[in-house]
Amino acid sequence: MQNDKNLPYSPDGDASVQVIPKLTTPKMFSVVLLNDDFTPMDFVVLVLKKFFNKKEDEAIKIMLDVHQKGAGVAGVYSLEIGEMKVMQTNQFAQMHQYPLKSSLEET
Ligand code: TYC
Repeated sequence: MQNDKNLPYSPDGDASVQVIPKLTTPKMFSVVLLNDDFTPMDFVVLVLKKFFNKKEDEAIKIMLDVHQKGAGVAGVYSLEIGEMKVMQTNQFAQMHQYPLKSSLEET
């Protein structure tokens, strides 16, 4: 905790280490799945289960939502984890020659 003058140390000669509380909340990012006309529905469900840890019923719900609305959130993560999920998704789709894409959006 900081002292009254908001200094990270005591001005009275106390040499003990002062703990400065971290007050920032981490930014969070949505991994957004985009619809296309070619990627099979089953493949999108597989991606949601494999990379976003969704159960079958939740994966189907998200996939159908993306299919109907054009885009939808697969999951919300820190920047580093979100970036990794986008890379894994896009690379896995490319490997299977499907145009499925995901992108990152700050929440
Ligand atoms: N629209 C695709 C189809 O009809 C299915 C699909 C759903 C594709 C979600 C991408 O993110 C997606 N086969």
